[in-house]
Amino acid sequence: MILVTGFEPFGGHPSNPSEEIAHAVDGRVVGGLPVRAAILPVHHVEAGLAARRLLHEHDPLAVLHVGLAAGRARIALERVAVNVMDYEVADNAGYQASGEPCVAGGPAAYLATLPLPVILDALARDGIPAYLSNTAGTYLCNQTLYATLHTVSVASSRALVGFMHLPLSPTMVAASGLDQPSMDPAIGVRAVEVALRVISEHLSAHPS
Ligand code: PCA
Repeated sequence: MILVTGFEPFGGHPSNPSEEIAHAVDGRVVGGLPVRAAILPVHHVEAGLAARRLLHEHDPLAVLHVGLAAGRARIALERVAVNVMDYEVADNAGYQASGEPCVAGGPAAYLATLPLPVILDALARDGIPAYLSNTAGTYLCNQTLYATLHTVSVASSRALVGFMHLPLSPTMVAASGLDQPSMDPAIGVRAVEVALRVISEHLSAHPS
């Protein structure tokens, strides 16, 4: 199966488009592979634990984490997770990490293992604005990508792992009155569908 995760709202945002996008693909079957969605907490301990539990429970062939990145104008395919927690805003438990490692003694960084350039090409062909990003930040999204790649590495899991960051939704920008880029979550759903198709094709071309 392929696991898709979104996040709950955080940082004063009333919603998180990644949540509705993950729910939208829950239960689909792509290239013969069932897709399951889960929503992760924005919590310095629970997010990583939840990701680890999901990996052990489902033993997925691939994991696509999805999250919100306010201020970004395009979909960001995250190439790297760094071993740093340095939060600009507190998490949903009120905890604000400052320069801590995600995993004490862990590698400085992990690279995502999904076929990101192929996904990027497919998104461009579909008219969906996206780019390869070299930083997922130092908040829960980076931390979750790090935690999943770390778990896969230490547990010798076969899962390919990656992260897709999405802009704010138009509704969120309209409500905030801020001058920020936005993207309709329906485009995010299409982007995840494209990514899932590419992932399933990649998996059947490179069986584990
Ligand atoms: N975005 C945050 C955490 C949860 C989410 O959706 C981030 O970019 O780290």
